[in-house]
Amino acid sequence: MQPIILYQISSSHFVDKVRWTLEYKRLPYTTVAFNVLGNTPGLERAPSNMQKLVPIIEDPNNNNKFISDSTQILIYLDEHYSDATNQLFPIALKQQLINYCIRLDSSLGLYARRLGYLQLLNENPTILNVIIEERSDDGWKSYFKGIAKCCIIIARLRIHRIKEDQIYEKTENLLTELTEDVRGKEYLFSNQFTAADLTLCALVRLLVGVPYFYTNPKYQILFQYHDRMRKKHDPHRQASLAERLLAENRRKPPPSKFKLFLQRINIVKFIFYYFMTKIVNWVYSGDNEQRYQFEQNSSNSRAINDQQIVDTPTTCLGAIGFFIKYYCHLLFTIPQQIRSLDQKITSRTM
Ligand SMILES: N[C@@H](CCC(=O)N[C@@H](CS)C(=O)NCC(=O)O)C(=O)O
Repeated sequence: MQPIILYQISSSHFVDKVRWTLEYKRLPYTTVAFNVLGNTPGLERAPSNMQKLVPIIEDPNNNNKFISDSTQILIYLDEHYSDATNQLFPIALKQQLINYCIRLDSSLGLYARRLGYLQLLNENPTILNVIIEERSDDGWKSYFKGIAKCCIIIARLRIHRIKEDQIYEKTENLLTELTEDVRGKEYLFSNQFTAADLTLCALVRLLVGVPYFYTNPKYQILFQYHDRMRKKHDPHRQASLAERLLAENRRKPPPSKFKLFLQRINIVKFIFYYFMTKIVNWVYSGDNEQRYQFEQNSSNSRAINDQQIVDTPTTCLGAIGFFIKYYCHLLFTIPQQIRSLDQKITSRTM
């Protein structure tokens, strides 16, 4: 059998679903890094009407067939490469499992992605370039490219509007429901590992990096179930580049108490940030409209996606305006979004 080609951004949790499936089924595969801002070698062979979002697979064993959308890929792999020991969509449950996976892709997958990016942008925006390009840091160039990508990601995924879009509340409600789904059970459906378990664990993984959810005692059963599934059914998984870089960043010693004290009494900085946050909110308050890039489908056979249309600036002035706007959001709105999560943690512990 020839290796299946997986087009990927290695830190994507939708890609992780497919990587896990390929490994669970012990299928040979190779990976190609997806180029977000340009052409990806190999994808010129793909049908022009195919959605160019990863994961995408190309199967050289089946006339180089291309498939996109993680759940559709899982269905394809299960239909073509299953034996009695590794079926992910058992016939009797197939439609129920497909619906469950697509619902998770359209909700948990999207919420966790926005919250994961918010956490990353707040902790260390400069590692974003390394994560997306999958190359190690090359100094200032990487720093500026990282900042440019932060601006594009903020715009495409509305990271600066997480609070306004009530993503915390939607995630909390969903996690409460999912915790009930797994409570007291080994697996979600019929005492066997299925695509639903794999999808839930792959998508909830990003929230392990978001302390507000991961440390919340209400969801411990869900995160313990995640750990159990990984240990049993994905024992060789290696931490993604994003996870490794974030962990490294968190290992850095925290600022000394004296430095923290100085930061707190730095009234000039406080006033500057306070007023700039207000000004940025006021100046850019008009972009509350949501404009989806991908058709919101009603057929229920494909997941919904929440990427926004970003009007690419056509003039130099337009480009400068775009980057100033989202750089301001990075500096002033993102910390404000994280502060509202911190306040929720504080009110939880009181
Ligand atoms: N519902 C799709 C989601 C695919 C998706 O949004 N992929 C993102 C990575 S997480 C992507 O390709 N982003 C690249 C871009 O926005 O250009 C699936 O399940 O595969």
